[in-house]
Amino acid sequence: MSHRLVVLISGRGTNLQAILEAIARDQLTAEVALVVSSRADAGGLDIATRAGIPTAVVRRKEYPGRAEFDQALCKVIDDHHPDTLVLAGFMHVLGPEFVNHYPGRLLNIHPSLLPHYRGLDTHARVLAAGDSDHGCSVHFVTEELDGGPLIARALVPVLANDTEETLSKRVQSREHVLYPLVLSWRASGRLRLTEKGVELDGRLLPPEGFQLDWEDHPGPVSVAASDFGR
Ligand code: NHR
Ligand code: GAR
Repeated sequence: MSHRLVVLISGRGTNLQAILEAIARDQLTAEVALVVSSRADAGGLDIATRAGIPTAVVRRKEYPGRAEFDQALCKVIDDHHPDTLVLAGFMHVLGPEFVNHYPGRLLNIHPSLLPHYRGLDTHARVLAAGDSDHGCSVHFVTEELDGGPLIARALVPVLANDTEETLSKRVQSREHVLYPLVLSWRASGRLRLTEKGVELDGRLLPPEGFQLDWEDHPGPVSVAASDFGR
């Protein structure tokens, strides 16, 4: 039985697209069972539809509180029996009702080198601070916003003439490599959250997670198939 992913989005869905491309290239042995969007106009919905994947829209505004929103999401999702839930540009904070329903099965990609720059507008804040390194992080989602155990980070340099646009593009090109890589570990049963922390192949990862360096995979190229799960 193939590993079932449910992907939650609010926007363009380029990470969803990268996941689907990794599946098509046999770098990721999994299937996207459902795409859930919090916005009816999210570009990612078209990507899903074109790929023949079922979609659902659950709008935050239609529910009086976060608990009701969380419950509505769970209801839509659970019919599709996910093994792993994938937040990919999902823009709403999830409460305990949702997070605790999927212990050790809920992942997020965040556009910063966590634990630095939790929350929104990360690229602007990195530029304002004058940092020389930036990147993205994949982590298990807990109740603590952007604070769950780290699985992997990809580093990118900040260049002298960077704008929010050029910097976010560089970070996103890494997201499209890092997320499929992490999901391939998940789908092949290599990645687990235990009481001790995040384990890959039964070995505890360091608190900052696995590190993908810019030099190893510069530019918008995909990781070699050999770097993915067996
Ligand atoms: N939920 C929990 N419990 N824990 C996490 O780590 C989560 C989460 C939900 C989403 C993604 C996250 C990111 O990668 C994420 C991680 C939205 C906000 C936010 O403040 C913050 C972080 C993330 C996603 N959203 C506003 C809110 O009030 C709404 C902003 C808007 O609609 O534009 O929900 O960055
Ligand atoms: C990605 O850069 C992701 O890291 C970020 O939004 C973008 C989504 O792009 N996530 C957040 O900011 C979560 N608050 P996509 O819709 O094209 O995958």
